[in-house]
Amino acid sequence: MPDGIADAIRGARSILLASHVRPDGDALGSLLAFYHALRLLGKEVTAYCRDKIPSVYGFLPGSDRIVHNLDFTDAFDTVVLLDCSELSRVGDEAEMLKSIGTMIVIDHHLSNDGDTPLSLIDRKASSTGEILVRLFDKLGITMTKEIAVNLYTAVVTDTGSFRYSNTTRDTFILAARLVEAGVEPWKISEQVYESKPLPALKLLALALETMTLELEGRMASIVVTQDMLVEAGALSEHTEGLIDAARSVEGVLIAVFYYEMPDGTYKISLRSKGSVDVERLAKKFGGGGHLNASACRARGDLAEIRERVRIAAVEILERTGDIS
Ligand SMILES: [Mn+2]
Repeated sequence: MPDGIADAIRGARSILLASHVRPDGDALGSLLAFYHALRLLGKEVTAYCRDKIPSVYGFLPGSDRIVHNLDFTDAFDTVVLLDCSELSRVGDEAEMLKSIGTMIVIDHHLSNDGDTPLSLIDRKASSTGEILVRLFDKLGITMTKEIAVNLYTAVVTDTGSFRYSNTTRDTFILAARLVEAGVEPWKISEQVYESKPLPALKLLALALETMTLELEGRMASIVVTQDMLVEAGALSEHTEGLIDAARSVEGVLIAVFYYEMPDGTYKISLRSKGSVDVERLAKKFGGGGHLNASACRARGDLAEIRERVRIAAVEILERTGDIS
């Protein structure tokens, strides 16, 4: 770890923490763990996320302290970007953050170029939360239950409950440490996975109806439109995790989720198994992410977009010899 980062944190007076739009468990868990840690160090700290917190993450200690608007940045001497592969992931305020004196980047996305001088990037880490702990240890921060619950949520969501290939020995050692600090794994699982509102499940039912298999059963795709959200009475946040249904089909190596945004463009989420690299696929569409989980956007006719994805997927599967 570059010494400069711990030093910059020690020397900072007023710190802005920012994570990405459409926040997930790692974005919020990292943001809030760091928020509590910096308060322990006696820093002035503001936690920012442009979008509202999905209700499923409302249990995270400190989630009510997150602000969604920034009308000024003068007050901050330091900004820390968490779980953002690039500055623009922060949302509309990204440009404004450039005016803050010191910028620190902590992330685990493959596509993060690590260009910022004070960058702590580990592309092999399960989550941004897992990287953050190393910094906390360097800063001598006590692992309180508030911090531990947030970090555990970051790790458990980004590893798909310790199932994905980013789950390592280090991940389990950290999990054990977090349990020691007071985390009750079942309680977090219940909050994150077993407290779904009914409309989210109705949306899943509609989404499953759209599932198609292509490329000799190696690619499964599902679609959710704005009309389907209305029919299910669901919110945009209820689309999270739908792609896992496509990924869970036997023999499927690539799962694709097409989500029609309110403006008519499509957000394309990608998941894969083993060494099949959907980060490479997302990049062809100007997106990014991780080997097994990435995302991109596209505009235009859905059938044409799907054909472009299919062609790109063939290329990806050829690289690993998974298609003839
Ligand atoms: Mn993450």
